Amino acid sequence: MSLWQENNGRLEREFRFKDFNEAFAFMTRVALVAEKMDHHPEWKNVYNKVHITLSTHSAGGIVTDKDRDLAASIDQLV
Ligand code: H2B
Repeated sequence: MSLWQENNGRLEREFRFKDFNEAFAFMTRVALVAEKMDHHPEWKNVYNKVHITLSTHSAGGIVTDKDRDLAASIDQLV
């Protein structure tokens, strides 16, 4: 079962960590992978929580395999 939810053309998942340091380290890992894949998250960080939203803007704001591939890669970084 995936923890990602698909709503309104977006894949979303909330990640929770021990503290800000852990959350930001995760964001750094995600940033490096996203840049390599040329597909980037929309995200919000509040202390130990990171909320990530993925959609493909170039396809008109729908969920494509690019989003599913990035989501799967992000799951490996937790
Ligand atoms: N990220 C996401 N999430 N969706 C896109 O459509 C997208 C992207 N397009 N990162 C890429 C970059 C595009 O803007 C560049 C020019 O390749």
